[in-house]
Amino acid sequence: MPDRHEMWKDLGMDLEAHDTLCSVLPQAFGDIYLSQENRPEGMAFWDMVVSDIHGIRPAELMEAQKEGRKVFGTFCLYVPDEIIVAAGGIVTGLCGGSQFWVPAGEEVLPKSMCSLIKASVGARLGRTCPFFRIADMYVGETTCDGKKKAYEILGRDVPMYVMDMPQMKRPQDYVKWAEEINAFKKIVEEFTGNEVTVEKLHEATVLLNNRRKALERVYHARKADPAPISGKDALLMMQIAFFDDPQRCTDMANTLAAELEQRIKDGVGVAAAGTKRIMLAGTPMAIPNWKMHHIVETSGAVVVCEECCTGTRYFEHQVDETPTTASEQIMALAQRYMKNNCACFTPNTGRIDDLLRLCREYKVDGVIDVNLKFCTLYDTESRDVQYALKEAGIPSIHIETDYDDNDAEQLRTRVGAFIEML
Ligand code: BJ8
Repeated sequence: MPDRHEMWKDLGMDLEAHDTLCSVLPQAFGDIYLSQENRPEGMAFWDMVVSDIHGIRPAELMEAQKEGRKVFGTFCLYVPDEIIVAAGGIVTGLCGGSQFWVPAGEEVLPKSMCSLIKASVGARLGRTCPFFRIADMYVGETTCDGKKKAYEILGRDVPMYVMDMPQMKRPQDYVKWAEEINAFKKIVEEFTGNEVTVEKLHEATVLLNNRRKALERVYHARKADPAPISGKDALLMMQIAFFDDPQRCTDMANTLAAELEQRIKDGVGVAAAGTKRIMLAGTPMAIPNWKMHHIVETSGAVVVCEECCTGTRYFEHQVDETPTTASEQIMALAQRYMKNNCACFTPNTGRIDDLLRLCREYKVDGVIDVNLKFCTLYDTESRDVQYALKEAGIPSIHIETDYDDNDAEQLRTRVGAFIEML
């Protein structure tokens, strides 16, 4: 692996603190990932990405910047990647998933804020993540209150644009969201110096729909029993999709899916047929948050689906590729993105429908509804989730947790007891 210190220095990173982060990741990845048995060979790609996670892609992004391309950092699935890609920009996900970044976030944010927000702010202000240094512009969105306030803080340190999300799904909200996407398009055009033409937006839409299809193909394979891939590996693929090159992501996911389809034909699985099948639902799991998957899969069950933004919400629903005018294209984007059922919407009954449908499709034995501590949106919605699952006869538990490992043993006991009774 090449020495990246010069590159990180050029990015103005805190090298000493960053070295500490780099020293713990290989051990954690080895314990959690490389210890798994019978992994698909295709996972070698993602293992390689993790082995140089702050090197390979950042170096590519910096090369692209030298050629005049702009990098946009995003925090939410509602920001339409298509617009950025159509303008020749590059999207990189910026949600922090490590406890390492939380203390730097807590220097400027209340402790009673979810770890995802604290880690994201901490990664920027602590100067310990190259992706946060590289992004030329951050794009936020008015989803939860914590994020809105965090964007004000980030906006003092880096160019920041915030999209105003509707909070309901009435006809006028679709119109409003289309207007917001249109306004965003103008900002991106100005920032990149490139016009988003109908042709370019069509190309970007096809590219990103193909990525969705490839990721969905991997998920489709997970419906088989025995499961051909662990939940941990599928999660890693999803987490890296947020910052990888979209075409490479599509190619690698399709290669992996083909291997999984062959495994299904051969009856090969990562756990014996009949192993209890768990769906995780709730708040997103940004890299390297592998905590719940690891606990579940070392407690005798396999995770077969994630109902969250680092799961099905990332790839479900294609953008209509048929529009031939700019305004129709923008409306097609608005319609697709509004199908995402985040708890920031009211009412959000579509999410309950999604959950019940996914339980059927993935033949789920039980649901673990996981909620990052201090996320009041998902916490509040968990009552409806639990009620609907109970009505449908699907066992579930609600878990509130954090990025640190202090509660790991307690969670292991609860999860173990839950799996036992399935
Ligand atoms: S579309 S889930 S990515 S907003 S966990 S920061 S909601 S307090 S991340 Fe999200 Fe977009 Fe919705 Fe998805 Fe706030 Fe909750 Fe923290 Fe969250």
